[in-house]
Amino acid sequence: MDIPKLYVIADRATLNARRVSVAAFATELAQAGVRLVQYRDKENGPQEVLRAAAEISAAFAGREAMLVMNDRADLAKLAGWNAVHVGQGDLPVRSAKLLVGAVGVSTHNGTQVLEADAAFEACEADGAAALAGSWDYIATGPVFATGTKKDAEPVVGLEGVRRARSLTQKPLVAIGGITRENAQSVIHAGADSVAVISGLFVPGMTVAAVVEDFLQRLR
Ligand code: TZP
Ligand code: MG
Repeated sequence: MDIPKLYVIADRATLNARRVSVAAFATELAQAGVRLVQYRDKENGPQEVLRAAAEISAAFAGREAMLVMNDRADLAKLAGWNAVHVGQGDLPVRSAKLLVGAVGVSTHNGTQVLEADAAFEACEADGAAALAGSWDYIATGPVFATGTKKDAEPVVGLEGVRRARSLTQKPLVAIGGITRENAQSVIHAGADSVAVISGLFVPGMTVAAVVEDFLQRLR
């Protein structure tokens, strides 16, 4: 199965700032048909992360969805989730894969894309891939300017997405400043999926309505 074109990140700081609970957000996503969700929490310790993860699991119970823990393979495993998203300073692909199965890797330039691609290839070559879910992916960005990640790397633009696409055949997720208006251009540049945090919050619209519009435009 292909990676879903819409990848929603439940970013705890964003939810807190908007006074939206994790449970309510996850329930809305599940009902709106989102099938790929990451929990990203740069504020809380492991106890609260696992508590929030349990709420997300409950919201998606019985649905076919990939739940991705940001940064922490150990917490992904303990939450019973099938994927972890690692940054350049987190566990290497192979180690993360041995713990969790499906792995996504953040990249910010062509060299990092090639390194991530090679790491996945090496896992496939020696059988570690047997542990994998089908949705290993390489993420690249920020595509556009973002206010959500304070220490974001320089913007890579649609050109960065095209370049990443030319360097790997792995599912490619693009992130950073993606909205309903620019999402299709990112897919046209070669991304398989768009990851969205703040773009889910549009004044005067419910999250479910925004999701529906994203899915419509990405169809
Ligand atoms: N990594 C690169 S940009 C970014 C992350 C986590 C933030 C994306 O947030 P938004 O609100 O969709 O621009
Ligand atoms: Mg990280």
